[in-house]
Amino acid sequence: EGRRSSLQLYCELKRRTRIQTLDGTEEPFSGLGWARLVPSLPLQELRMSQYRRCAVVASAGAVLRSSLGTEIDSHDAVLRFNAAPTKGFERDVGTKTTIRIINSQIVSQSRHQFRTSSLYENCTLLVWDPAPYSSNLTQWFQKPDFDLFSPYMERRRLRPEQPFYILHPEFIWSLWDLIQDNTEDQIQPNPPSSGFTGIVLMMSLCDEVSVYEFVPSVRRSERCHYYERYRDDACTLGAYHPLLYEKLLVQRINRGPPDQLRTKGRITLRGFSTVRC
Ligand code: NCC
Repeated sequence: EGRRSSLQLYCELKRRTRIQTLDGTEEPFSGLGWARLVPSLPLQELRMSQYRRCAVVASAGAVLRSSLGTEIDSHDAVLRFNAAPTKGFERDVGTKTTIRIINSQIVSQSRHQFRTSSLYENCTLLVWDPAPYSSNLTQWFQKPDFDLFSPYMERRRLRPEQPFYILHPEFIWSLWDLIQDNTEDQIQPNPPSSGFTGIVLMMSLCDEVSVYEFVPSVRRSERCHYYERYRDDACTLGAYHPLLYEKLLVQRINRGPPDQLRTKGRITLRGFSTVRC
């Protein structure tokens, strides 16, 4: 009955969020020697190095002409998505990239030049695949939406020093459950966007999270990405991903002043470590 308060929502998010990556202990990955292929430091343990203030930069066209670059770079860690560049857009998006979340299209489609592009260097990489959830990892391994496994194995061998993780489908789908459980509507059974996954991840790793242009500012536009001319409202409102519901949920836990949302497209969230339930 009724909508949960902001604190109740924080507590629910904190209780239900368990970052999970493939650690090579489950079949079929254990049989393939992945326990030695994945980074030895589990992603959850990045928490040990605890970032205080973190920024999440949505790839929306509304970021253009925001002049948010310096503010974004002032954070201890910055999360970006897919092919979103900083080069040429420094004034609006900053220069720092600590973590990049990419979907399996990036690693499998040749146009993204995953092997050679500098976009994917010098940061922690997290990849996920939107295959329909099945608890059977062997079926997923045989038939992912886009082949992420071969490029993953190759990059781990060539660049063992780069922290690179595959997000566990159970983690992705637990976030979908959270979104569904917090709306009256029946949402489509498609995974959350990289943006929502990244926001929840940073709430687990940081004390405070500033999210830019996920919920759009007055600069809101039909332009899909700040780095491309392509226009489509679905990029902001969602077609495949339950994007609208993700945004409504994040807006409900905003701790920042409304004028910052209007002018900067900035939402301020508490990290889970500061939430007492
Ligand atoms: O567009 P995309 O996302 O890379 O954007 C990253 C995240 O920023 C937020 N966003 C983006 C644009 C916009 N106008 N408003 C926003 O709020 C979203 O939270 C989004 O997740 C993805 O989530 O991985 C996605 O990836 C693209 C595409 O695969 C990659 O950019 C690689 O080319 C998807 N587009 C298509 O498949 C055509 C998109 O649906 C989701």
